[in-house]
Amino acid sequence: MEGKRKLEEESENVKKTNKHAKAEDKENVEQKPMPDVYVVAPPQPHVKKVGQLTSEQLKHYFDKGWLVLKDFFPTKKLDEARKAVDVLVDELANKLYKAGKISNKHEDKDFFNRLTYLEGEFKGTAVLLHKQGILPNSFQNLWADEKMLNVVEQIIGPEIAGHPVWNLRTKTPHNEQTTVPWHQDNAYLAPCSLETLQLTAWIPLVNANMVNGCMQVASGGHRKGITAKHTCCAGGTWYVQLEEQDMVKELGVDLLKDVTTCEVPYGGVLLMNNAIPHQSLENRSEIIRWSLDLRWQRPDKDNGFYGLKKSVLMKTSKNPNYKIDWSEMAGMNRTKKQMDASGEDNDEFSTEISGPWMQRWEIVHHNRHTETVKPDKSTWHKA
Ligand SMILES: O=C(O)CCC(=O)C(=O)O
Ligand SMILES: [Fe+2]
Repeated sequence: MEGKRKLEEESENVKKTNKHAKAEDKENVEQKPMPDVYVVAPPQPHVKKVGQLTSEQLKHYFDKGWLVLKDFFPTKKLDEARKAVDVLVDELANKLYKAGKISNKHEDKDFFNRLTYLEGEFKGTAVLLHKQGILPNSFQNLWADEKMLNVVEQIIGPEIAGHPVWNLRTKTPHNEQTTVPWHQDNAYLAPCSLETLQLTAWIPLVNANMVNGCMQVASGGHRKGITAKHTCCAGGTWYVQLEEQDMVKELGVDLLKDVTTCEVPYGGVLLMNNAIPHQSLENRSEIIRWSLDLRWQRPDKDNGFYGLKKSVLMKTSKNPNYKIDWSEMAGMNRTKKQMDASGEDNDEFSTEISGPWMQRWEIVHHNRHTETVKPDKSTWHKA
């Protein structure tokens, strides 16, 4: 009896392991090129909805892989996001002060410079704020903005989910930790993300320009529908990096003609896809270049985030009165999940970041961030 039960248990375990291994294989298998995903627009509505793109703008997005829309959001709406950032900074300052990490909370400073002063007191404060996963209402309001979702619908179709990777970029002046080198967003995800168009809205909370570190894109670098070789990790950061020579060789980018600097005024938005190479310039100004990046994709496709977090349904043609359930996105601390999965130090003041992308690419350069990754790949799929 005992023996039989053991056998049954064992066979159950083998079945489970096989199932798990198959799911993992599918997720990690390199994909064949998928150009159509990135260059073909879905069928368009006959009557345009509020805020929707002209056919020229849509063509630009699919041909070039990016599009800047100036004056898209009313500044009132962005001002709400700024206020939420002020609250997040204030909360972090209080936490650091209570823990004895800083001796001055710099309450007299403002949105444009308080975090810089805090960074001066405790190196890595900007990273701590980047790591936290709180999604204030005003960020949700931008993510689910009616005009924005109308544009998203034109690009990915009427079934829309929010992708779990979103960021508040805390780009303080002259900070290597917040200067993101050339990459394709797919490089941060599992190879299966290549199958699905993911639309990013990069929304600056200041006038973003060349001096304070706006984005650059390599126009047309998405057209082959592949993810070029990336390496890990750039300088003293957790970022993967796409070398310029590989951008030329693998993606057919002409560095002189295709590299485009995308200045975006307050109120504007830069739209990208998950295969377009992009980087952010160094912030050589004296103010913080705050921005948000939010993403959408079809809900029925794998989001490529290694099973760590689900996508959240935001709009469906099946129910015009659909209400978004934000609990998955807003309630859970995504960094904690990522840290648990990577075996990273869970200390609330640790300024290291690691993630599954460190397992996908060769680590050619070790630093304090890569040191926190455990070599055991099996841990990634626990969450
Ligand atoms: O804001 C930045 O500096 C980098 C943004 C980025 O890489 C993205 O939005 O995908
Ligand atoms: Fe990116």
